[in-house]
Amino acid sequence: MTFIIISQSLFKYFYHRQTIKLMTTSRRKFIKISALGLGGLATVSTAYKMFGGNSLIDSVIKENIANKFKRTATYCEVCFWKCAGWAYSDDKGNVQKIIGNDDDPHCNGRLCPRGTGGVGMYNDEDRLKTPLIRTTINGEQTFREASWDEALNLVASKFKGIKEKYGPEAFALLKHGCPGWHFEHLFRAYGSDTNAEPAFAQCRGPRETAFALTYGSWVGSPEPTDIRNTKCLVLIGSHIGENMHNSQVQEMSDAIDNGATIITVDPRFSTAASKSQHWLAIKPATDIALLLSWMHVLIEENLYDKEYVEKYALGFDELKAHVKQFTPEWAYGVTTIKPEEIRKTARAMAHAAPAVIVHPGRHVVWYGDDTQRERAIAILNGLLGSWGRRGGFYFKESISVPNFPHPEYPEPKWDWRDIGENFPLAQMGLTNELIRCSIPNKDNKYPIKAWMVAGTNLIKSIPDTKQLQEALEALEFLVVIDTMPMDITGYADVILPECTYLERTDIVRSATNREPSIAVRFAAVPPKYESKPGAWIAKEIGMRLGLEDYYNYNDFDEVVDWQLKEMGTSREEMEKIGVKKYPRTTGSMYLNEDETHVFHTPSGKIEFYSHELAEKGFDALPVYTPHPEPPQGFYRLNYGRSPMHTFSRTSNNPNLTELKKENDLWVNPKVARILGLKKGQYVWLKNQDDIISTFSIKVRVTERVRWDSVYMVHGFGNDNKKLTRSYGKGIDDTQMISRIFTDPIMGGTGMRGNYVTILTEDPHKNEVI
Ligand SMILES: Nc1nc2c(c(=O)[nH]1)N[C@H]1C(S)=C(S)[C@@H](COP(=O)(O)OP(=O)(O)OC[C@H]3O[C@@H](n4cnc5c(=O)[nH]c(N)nc54)[C@H](O)[C@@H]3O)O[C@H]1N2
Ligand SMILES: Nc1nc2c(c(=O)[nH]1)N[C@H]1C(S)=C(S)[C@@H](COP(=O)(O)OP(=O)(O)OC[C@H]3O[C@@H](n4cnc5c(=O)[nH]c(N)nc54)[C@H](O)[C@@H]3O)O[C@H]1N2
Ligand code: SF4
Ligand SMILES: [Mo]
Repeated sequence: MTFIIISQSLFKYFYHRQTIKLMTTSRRKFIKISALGLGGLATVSTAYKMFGGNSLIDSVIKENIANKFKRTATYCEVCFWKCAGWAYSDDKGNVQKIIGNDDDPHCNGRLCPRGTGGVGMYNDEDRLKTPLIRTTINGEQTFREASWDEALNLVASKFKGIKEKYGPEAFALLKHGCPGWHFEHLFRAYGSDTNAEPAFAQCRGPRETAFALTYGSWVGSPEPTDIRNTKCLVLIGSHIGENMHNSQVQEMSDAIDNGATIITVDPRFSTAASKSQHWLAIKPATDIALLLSWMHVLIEENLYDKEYVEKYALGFDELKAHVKQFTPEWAYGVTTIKPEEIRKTARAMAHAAPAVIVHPGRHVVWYGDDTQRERAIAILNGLLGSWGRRGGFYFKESISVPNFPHPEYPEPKWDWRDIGENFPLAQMGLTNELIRCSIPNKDNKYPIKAWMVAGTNLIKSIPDTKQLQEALEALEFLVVIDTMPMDITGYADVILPECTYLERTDIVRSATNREPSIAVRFAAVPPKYESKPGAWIAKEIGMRLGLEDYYNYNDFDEVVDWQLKEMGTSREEMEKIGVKKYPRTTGSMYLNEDETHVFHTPSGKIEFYSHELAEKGFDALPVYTPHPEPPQGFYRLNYGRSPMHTFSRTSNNPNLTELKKENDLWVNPKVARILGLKKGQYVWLKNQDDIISTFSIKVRVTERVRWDSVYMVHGFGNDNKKLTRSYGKGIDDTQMISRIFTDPIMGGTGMRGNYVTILTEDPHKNEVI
């Protein structure tokens, strides 16, 4: 096989300060790809209505730019809401603007600030530009540039080697977002179904398990919350407005305008709390007590939906007996929320019912009893009769996209289900269990030897960095597919640069919603540098592994064309419309009260009392258990989202760093006084396990955070100088989350039980690098 060497230039590397001790004896050293200068601009404030302008301005822009530029249908990859839009590019092949597609139910024609800033992903000059291969020169590990052919041949030879030596199951895929789809197909064809993504055990897992147990249905994404028709929205933590999931924020904004009652339960005065009639400033980790007490009030005061409960629910009597003891007076002692406030809010919900939503939340891995908290939320909705009701939860529907014909996948000897066997109700692969199985141990039945990481920055997404690093050190091979030189790339043997979503034709988006729809993503511009689409990379590896039968096409455009045709449309039509809606086929969005509805649970009913949980040795009804509290001098580390950023993936984005370049540490004025902290001062953090933050963070003194907690947004504190705008900006919350509370039911990693002290002196000042 001939190959062209594009360039042989070497990159300087640095060691990760936190990992220096761990890594000195290891085979795989963390390599920082390069060092350059710093940059960054001022911040702007946050607000509710930050979407791509109002519709009048939008239509003017659309008309003006439509005449000048080429318009390509796409959907956003800046977060996983996947809003459909139009990319406008000029004749030089530059993307000038991205605008929402009016027909898309995910965005209603308006992108959030991050989606508008998606152009920055494409324009970021710090992007990965060529394949890179780890090499050792004069005893030092570094990366060298390689041709695609060389890099792909190397990756393919590792796939073959692992299969021969250990079986294909020992090669695992860690993924998130669209690239995951292409590589999952490759792995399944190769014989491995060993995979996981942080969107389950670090995100939505507990709610999916809890709602499946109660209603026989996942909540899924987008959440089937009928917010635009609701009369009362109850947010348990979920900070919509900072969490910028597009149509959900728009609907909440409309609900506020329509006079809906908003009840926000959050220890922090969130943006949502500022829009609420009732802000319940709960003591952290006590939500289950509040939820049980609300149920107590609804039942004791006869405010629950009797007809609905009688018709659809199972286990009401057990529930009634269970919550009898959980009076508001009892809950006050636990949650610090006054009994009158608990009664008043319970009555407000009942008054609005069934047009009421107790929102299931999304990032719900908090304290380890999260499935039970989510069960309490699910049951509370059941008492209010909101599931399947207008203004509550609608019955979602999607349309399936046919798979391009290929042979059956081979049957692996073991897969992600076996790896998660200690957690009987895990519904997807568990990243943390997969990581554990990658650390050599004679009792490990499922030894994993190699990883492909595609579209997930594990170093920032997975808590308990120590276990992750042990696994990374032990791996025989690691290939990372990313668009940016993010933290995880520093551990790779081979780095493959994927082009951004604007530069590739990708899978057809089909998501659950009020009505089924599909959206397409066509390449708006050719890939910059040497980057390539994930679909192309996967196929190239597949072909080198002799998996031609699974890649019976020339390029992915052919697959999409075939799928569109099968779905009664065409490329020509989709280029014009971007989004196509299909009629519902499963009946009404809401319960038909004249018919009996059968839920997909074992009993066919809404299961307040869960026999399945009881059989597996768990509490059949949710129970409140007290959680540890911060010791003297420590503050609970609370974290959330910046409206301008998505995790770490946007932290170097040129457009978005202009809006917000670093995170800050919210500190209560009382704490600031005690510690003598001033607004704008930079501080470091040390957690309960003596882990010290690599970087410092700017203090924001505010009443909006409790005196026993500090708060920051996730995704900052990048430790790679190659990320020129984000290097060293702010603190990475994950670095401080060394202790996790694992949910015994589904394996989620509770992350909110970590405590920090605030250091005002630079703890690194005497360190020699
Ligand atoms: N802008 C932006 N939006 C995003 C994302 C992003 O990266 N950027 N990511 C998306 C993704 S994948 C997800 S999963 C969602 C996550 O967004 P959400 O599901 O909204 O996340 P939460 O963790 O529920 O919300 C954080 C809030 O929980 C509060 N909180 C902390 N401890 C407690 C407690 O003990 N009890 C209660 N009641 N509240 C508490 C915090 O103060 C904070 O306000 O956001 C999505 N939207
Ligand atoms: N400490 C802490 N940990 C958390 C959370 C938290 O709030 N705090 N949130 C949790 C939640 S809710 C979630 S959903 C997860 C999210 O976890 P991740 O999905 O790992 O989130 P990101 O940090 O955005 O990492 C995405 C990676 O994909 C890369 N990428 C972006 N676009 C593309 C592309 O088109 N192709 C390829 N190949 N790569 C691409 C980015 O450069 C980045 O390296 O994190 C979880 N972990
Ligand atoms: S919510 Fe914003 S970032 Fe997420 S897909 Fe939509 S426009 Fe993109
Ligand atoms: Mo998430």
